[in-house]
Amino acid sequence: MTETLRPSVGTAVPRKEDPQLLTGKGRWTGNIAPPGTVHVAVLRSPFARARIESIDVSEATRRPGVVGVFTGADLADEWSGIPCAWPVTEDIRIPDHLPVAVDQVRFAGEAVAVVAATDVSSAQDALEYIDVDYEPADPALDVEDSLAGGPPVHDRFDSNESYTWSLATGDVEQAFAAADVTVSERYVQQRLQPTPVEERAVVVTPEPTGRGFTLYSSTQIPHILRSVLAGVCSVPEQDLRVIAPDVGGGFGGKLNVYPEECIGIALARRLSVPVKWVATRSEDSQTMTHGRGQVQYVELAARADGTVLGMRVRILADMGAYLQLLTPGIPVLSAFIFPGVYSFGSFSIECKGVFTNKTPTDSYRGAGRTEGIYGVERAMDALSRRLGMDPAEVRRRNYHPAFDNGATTPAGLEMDSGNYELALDKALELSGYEGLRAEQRRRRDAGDRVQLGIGLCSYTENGGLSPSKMTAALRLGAPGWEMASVRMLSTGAVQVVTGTSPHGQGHETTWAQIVADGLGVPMDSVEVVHGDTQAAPYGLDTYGSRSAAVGGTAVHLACEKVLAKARTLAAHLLEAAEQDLEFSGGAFSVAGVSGSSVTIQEVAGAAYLAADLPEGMEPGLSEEQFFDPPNFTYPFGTHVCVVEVDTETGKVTIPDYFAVDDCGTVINPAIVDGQMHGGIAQGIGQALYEDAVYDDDGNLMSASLADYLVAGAPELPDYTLDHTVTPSPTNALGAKGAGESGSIASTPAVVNAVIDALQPFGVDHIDMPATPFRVWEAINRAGRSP
Ligand code: MCN
Repeated sequence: MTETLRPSVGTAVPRKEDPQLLTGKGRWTGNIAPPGTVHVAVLRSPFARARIESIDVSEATRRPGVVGVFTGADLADEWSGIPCAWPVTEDIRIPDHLPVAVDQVRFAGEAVAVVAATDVSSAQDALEYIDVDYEPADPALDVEDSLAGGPPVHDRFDSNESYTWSLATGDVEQAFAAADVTVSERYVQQRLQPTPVEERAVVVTPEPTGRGFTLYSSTQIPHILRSVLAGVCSVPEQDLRVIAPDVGGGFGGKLNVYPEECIGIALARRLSVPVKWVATRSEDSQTMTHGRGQVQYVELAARADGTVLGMRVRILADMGAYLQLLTPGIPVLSAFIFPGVYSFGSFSIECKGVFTNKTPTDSYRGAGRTEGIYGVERAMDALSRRLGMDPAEVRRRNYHPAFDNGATTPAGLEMDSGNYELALDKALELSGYEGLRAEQRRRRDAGDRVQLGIGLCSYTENGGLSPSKMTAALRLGAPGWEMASVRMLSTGAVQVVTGTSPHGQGHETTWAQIVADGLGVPMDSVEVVHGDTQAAPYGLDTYGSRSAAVGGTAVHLACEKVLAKARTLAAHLLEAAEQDLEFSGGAFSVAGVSGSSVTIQEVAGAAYLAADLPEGMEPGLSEEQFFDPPNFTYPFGTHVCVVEVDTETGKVTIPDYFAVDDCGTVINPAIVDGQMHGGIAQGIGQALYEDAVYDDDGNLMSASLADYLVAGAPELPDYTLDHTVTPSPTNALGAKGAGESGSIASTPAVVNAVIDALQPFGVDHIDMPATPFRVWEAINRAGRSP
């Protein structure tokens, strides 16, 4: 490392991406319109469960501007089914999932036919003229009823169970038999609609040569998308180029392969013209995979002194109508993280994936980990109430002791590093915990209408997805490495090609910081190229808070290779021995010899232009690096949420929110804080506002932003953030993930705070979202006067 780069990693450098985005110069898929583009509109099922008796497109075909109308049957030879990449058990039931339904629809919003027209309005207008004869039937909507014998979502299966996955360590029955106290809770993780600013959009252009396609998509996963689409649509992989231009957020909802991407390729192939589809907000709400959707039964066994002896969990997970890319794996992620930051002797968990006639579920920021941490952190609060012990104290008594190179969780995971008590102490101090409790007592004693609640959450998560050996062990059909290539051009400029695919996370900035440090060059001379499978033929994209720990490390290691070659060349240019060279401030110099130095830019120039390279050295200064980490990274921390609850109206406000997080070595503190802000906002959204609501017929009632309440600035507090730094031993940067921590920690912290505020009323449970009505109802149901 050089001195000049030290200031870069660890400093809050302004984001390189922002000038372009803030001045309206972003390149969005929705703005891409090659000449001759036809626009696609999709006819969607109004029923959650129905047989398609017939479809008549003749009138629609005659509408002005219409280029073609296609049913699922018309397009049947264009594709095979959209695959599920995570078959978590050997006997999992995976239904066929065609991009356009043929004879049966299984959720309201499923594609039934498509129109291609010269403009968007004509395409949408023609949808009205497609005549579909449906035979509707009762849908399976509630996950528990569906499992218990609800209407079959897929006729070919004899029940709505997709799989049962289980894990057990230690003797759980014995732990419960030996316990002084037990808690037994039921929590519901409501469904959430991902709400990125930019809706999904797809443009597919056939290559003028007649060979292959370029597909632009507002996706998180251009590389995975290319591989999967090549298979689904039978396009040779090398003939499909996928580009993710600027992407306005994804939050897990764009970590998938969607019917409209298949439709785009099919119609571009049929019509030999560019094809474009842009979702409306309601279409996105109905068809972008939903998050969460779990019913959790959580039991804890503990001694009277608060020591947890064991945990028993059962999860019913709502898969929706089909298994998308990762759907069955999300509850498995919950299962592994369920014991949280605690060390106890026995643990058992059973997850059942259950089909319902609803939008498929899949990843959503914090996927699986939010659900698991919510379960354990709510249960720890229930235990502290049971014991009459402060929730901070119950947590403290059960943490794993500090570790810097490995600790095994009750679920059998090997974690990298952690110091939970340090984070708790810092969070308690930051929040003025004792003072908050004193104010709480004062309000309780005075019988104030507005009561104060204090909610804690100590969390960890397996971020940095993932080592390939783990993905293989978990039956995930993708490895976990990442690649980067770092090229110094002859001018001394640096081009980084990364396999990660940022969609708001700021990799152009943080990767440039890593390069500035690694090569001793100015950040401005670094260009980061991403999101184009032509530029980076291999990559595994961005999700699971993996990019810094895996992709950033690949960039760092590639820089080391470049520097090693540059050193050899510099020694040659300076006619010195390599071991006598020092590298500092972006220049090589001979130790102890003043005036003999060469900058790395001059070395780069020589690498391409010099006639006399060292014997056997190839020209150029460009290196590629794959990095497959030995483990996940385990960020951790403690959040303290303060709520005020108006006990007459049930309205909850958050005057203060304190968070102490540890993501190992921080590359860019401003970006990490931004990630925390966004993540906490999403977690607060789940706790208090967001809910994908279906009516009894299976219609999504919250498909517009008038009905689906996303927290905005007025609902959110000023966050007080702090950090501890426990580097990860799994990668050379020491970095852990930061992208999901906020959404993992905040949801239980907020709900614990609301319940804490209502202790004078005897309220022990509120389902999410804790709306004013639900809070008011809980107070009245509990029926106790303060
Ligand atoms: N970072 C850092 N130091 C660390 C860790 C991270 O400076 N120790 C920086 C990284 O360099 C990167 C950012 O923080 O610029 C996030 O890094 P990381 O935690 O590796 O997460 P990813 O980049 O892999 O992003 C994925 C994560 C996920 S899973 C979701 S969902 C999510 C999120 O990031 N969706 C987002 N953050 C989002 N932010 C925006 N604006 N939009 C989304 O859709």
